[in-house]
Amino acid sequence: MKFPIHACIFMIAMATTSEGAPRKFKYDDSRVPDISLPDPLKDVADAASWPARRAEILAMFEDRMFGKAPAFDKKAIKVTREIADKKFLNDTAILSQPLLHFAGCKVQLMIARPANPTGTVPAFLGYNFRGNHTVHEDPAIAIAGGWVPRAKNNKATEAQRGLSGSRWDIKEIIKRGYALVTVYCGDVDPDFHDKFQNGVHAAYGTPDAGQWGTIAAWAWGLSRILDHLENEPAIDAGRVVVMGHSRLGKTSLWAGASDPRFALVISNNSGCGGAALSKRRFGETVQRINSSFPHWFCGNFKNYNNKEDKMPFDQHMMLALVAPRPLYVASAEKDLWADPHGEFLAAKGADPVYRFLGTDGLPAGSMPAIDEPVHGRIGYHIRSGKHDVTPYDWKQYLAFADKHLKKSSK
Ligand code: GTR
Repeated sequence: MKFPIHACIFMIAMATTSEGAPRKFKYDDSRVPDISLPDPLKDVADAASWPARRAEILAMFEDRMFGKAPAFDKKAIKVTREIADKKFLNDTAILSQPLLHFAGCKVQLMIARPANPTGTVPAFLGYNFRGNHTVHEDPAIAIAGGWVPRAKNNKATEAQRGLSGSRWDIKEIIKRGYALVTVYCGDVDPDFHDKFQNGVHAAYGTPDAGQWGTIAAWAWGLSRILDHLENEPAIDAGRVVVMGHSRLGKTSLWAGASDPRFALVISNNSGCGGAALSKRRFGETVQRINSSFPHWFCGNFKNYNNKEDKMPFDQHMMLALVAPRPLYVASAEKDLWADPHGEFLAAKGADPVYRFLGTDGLPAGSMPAIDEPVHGRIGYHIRSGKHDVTPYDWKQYLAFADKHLKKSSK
């Protein structure tokens, strides 16, 4: 049986969320404060004046939320190929694992691409949380070196092979003619607060309050990987989809917002600091995210702890930075910590920019029902179930990518 989201929010009476967050956080739309969202199109008279407004919004997010990432000359990336390419997925795919060296880091790529393509292929690029070896059980996939979360002594093991496999529908991705490029996020910056001593931060000195945090570092890392993909002969770097889940969904959004080379941007259950509107203070709040994860954003973002009403921006404006490129925001019904309705409203808040730039934007006036996706230039769905990435989500992403990126499509 399907219920509208408002009904679901009232119906779910849980002591904690799927993230184990306590009840003092708001999970009830009727307790959301009256908010007014800043206008992303403020003072924009015509399409010619959008780039200047866009630059202003981008600078606001850099200064006040993520921190500004350093400029980088792509010629500085060195590539070694210690692992030979091999057949993968019952010979339907080829697995290659170039190792990128930049900013003092070794970043191990896992690239799975169709074995018999008719030309260069579009690709999904996304970080994984715990190592490439957790994405699929094939023993040829390199095991993550260095610090990994949720493992004994923070060391990756053989036993972890494939444990996140349900989150990566590789078979379907390959079958549909896409490559999957995935990388362990900790290769770029390990996900713990060490005052920015490790990862790519180490190469650029300790950040001050305005400089980049870990999400900006991860997003910047995705741009470096795209720099490399421009030299991968089997891949069409003009059709790279950047995709991420949860904290890595915040990352894919910021990567897509700050690097216009990403052709399509997907946020899966990204929540606070991702697609969800901060001003609603529903589920995870700015204060909470900044205290649980003090390294994710720049120091200036802490100025908005419990002061979301003072923010001169909100996440709809970050989504608008992707316009007019295709953008997909996905929520999950039970993922109240990430504020599904706030994720939808942010997509809705970006819609005027998409329409202003001549696209159909988000073709939904109000929150779609559970498991009823809408696919315009902005796509949105709220899936039944919890905070996760599932084959259902991939089914939508593949259909959306086919619609917007396949050469045969209009
Ligand atoms: C939670 C965090 C969320 C989300 C999630 C994840 O603990 O509060 O913002 O990013 O982690 O990445 O799994």
